[in-house]
Amino acid sequence: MNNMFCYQCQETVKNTACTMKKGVCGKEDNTANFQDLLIYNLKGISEILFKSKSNNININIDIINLGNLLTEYLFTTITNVNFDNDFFIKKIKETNNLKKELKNNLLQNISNIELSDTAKWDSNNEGDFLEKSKSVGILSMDNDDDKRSLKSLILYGLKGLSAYYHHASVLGYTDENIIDFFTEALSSTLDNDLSNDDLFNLVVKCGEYGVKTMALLDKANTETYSNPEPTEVNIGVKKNPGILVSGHDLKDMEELLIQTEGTGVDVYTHSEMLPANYYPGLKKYKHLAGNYGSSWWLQTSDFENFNGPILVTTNCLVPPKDTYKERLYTTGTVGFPGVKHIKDREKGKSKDFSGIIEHAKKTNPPNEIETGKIIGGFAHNYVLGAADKIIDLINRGKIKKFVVMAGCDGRHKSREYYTDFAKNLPTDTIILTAGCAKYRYNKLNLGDIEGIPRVLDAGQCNDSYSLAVIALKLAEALNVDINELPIVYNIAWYEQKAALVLLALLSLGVKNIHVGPTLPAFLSPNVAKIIIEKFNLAGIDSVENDIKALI
Ligand code: SF4
Ligand code: SF3
Repeated sequence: MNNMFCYQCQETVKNTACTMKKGVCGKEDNTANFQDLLIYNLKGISEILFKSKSNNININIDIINLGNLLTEYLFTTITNVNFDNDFFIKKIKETNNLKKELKNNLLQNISNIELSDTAKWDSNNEGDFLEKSKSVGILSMDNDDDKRSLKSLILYGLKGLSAYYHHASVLGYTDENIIDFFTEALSSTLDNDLSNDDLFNLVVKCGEYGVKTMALLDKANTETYSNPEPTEVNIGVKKNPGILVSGHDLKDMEELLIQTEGTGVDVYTHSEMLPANYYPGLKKYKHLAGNYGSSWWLQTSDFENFNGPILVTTNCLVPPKDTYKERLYTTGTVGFPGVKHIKDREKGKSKDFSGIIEHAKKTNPPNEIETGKIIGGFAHNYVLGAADKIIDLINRGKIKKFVVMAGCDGRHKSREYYTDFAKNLPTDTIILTAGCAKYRYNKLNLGDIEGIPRVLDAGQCNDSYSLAVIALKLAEALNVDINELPIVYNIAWYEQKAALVLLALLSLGVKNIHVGPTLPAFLSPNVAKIIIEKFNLAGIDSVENDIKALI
């Protein structure tokens, strides 16, 4: 009997599943099970919403607010976001009440409507939760391996979508069509009558909505903070005490920058927060002192060395060491037992960061772990502005290929492949990157081609959208199909946002993508075969063979 069953990320045990007391990420069995029960409730709510909408029944709740809640709660179940059982128990109760209210409303209108057990279960007896949770996990989704695999792919794609939608909604950007798809797709994972083809079509649709959601977030980010611009980011340290900010939430970053201004406390970015340095609306703060350290899995040593408090706004959080746990703060969707949590903002107000700022004032400046600069900020607006120059360099044979190396980093030794791959690429190639995968090669000094750096960093993982826009516009300018461009794809994945990015690229018709370091454990052999055949998807081989094949 398994203690838990989770196979949603790339580091899952033996590329099969985490089933013991604790996952590789540090998530405990009970936490994994409570997460399953919360997802069960989100599916039930989605089914009721979908049926209410199909039958034209007014739900008496604002759908945008409800969509914000559903996506936020699904986001908390992504790898390395929330490890706090009390948090999940609270959310299970809350969603039970919500489900009951929506169900009663539906039944009042159509008393004989058929509802699944998932939609009907709403016991708020906390003592039942653990037992119930063990019967509603991934393995219960379907007895058929291929259908379970396709349903997993839909669920994980939706997890990625929910994260990006949440970031957009925090900045006030929402879209009812995306929420409609979200509820339809989530409730479809309950439907045992759907064929493999139906489920496969939903996977593709999930990619299409992934593009729409990333476009919404791109609009939210660029309209709020202006278009990213090429920026040299300091990776050394300054003399003031500092606060280190990790995760993806730019709104948290902005509010912290405003509240630290003039206090003598500097603010540094870590891992996926690095692109905050590229936005005019954020880099204008002089005390945004640069980027400290590297990608998420190196946080234990980076956080230890930093000396000041650390704010984690989203994934990836690693179970903290005692050496810095007292300096660690979580906020938003993130949580860890015993770690201070900064409350959400009240409507129309900012979050209150005064506690962490006072804490910072009493700490030493960060230890210097490296010096120098890295450069980034090459999102679609800048790259397309330089399109004439780029097309000229392609025509003159100076640039032979662009290599998209977006996605996630991770701790497996096999990921050294990506550093070696970047180092061994011919000098007439340019790497287009986004996400924390970049830390495998963004400090290598790979030079430039007539002033264009050989590593162009567009931003966070969601800014893979930028790379897709660049490809689509170049195809238009050169009047060729997207697959005839001199662009190849070698993507690294770890968690579920990267799964959505991959589905998004597939939905745009991009073929021949290489994915590594391993193919997802949740793809059954048959489903993997279909995707490989349909999209010419491939895994990775040796650096030498892959460079030969791609370049
Ligand atoms: Fe295992 Fe990954 Fe799930 Fe963590 S998120 S329990 S490492 S599969
Ligand atoms: Fe990284 Fe966690 Fe995925 Fe946003 S921070 S890309 S792994």
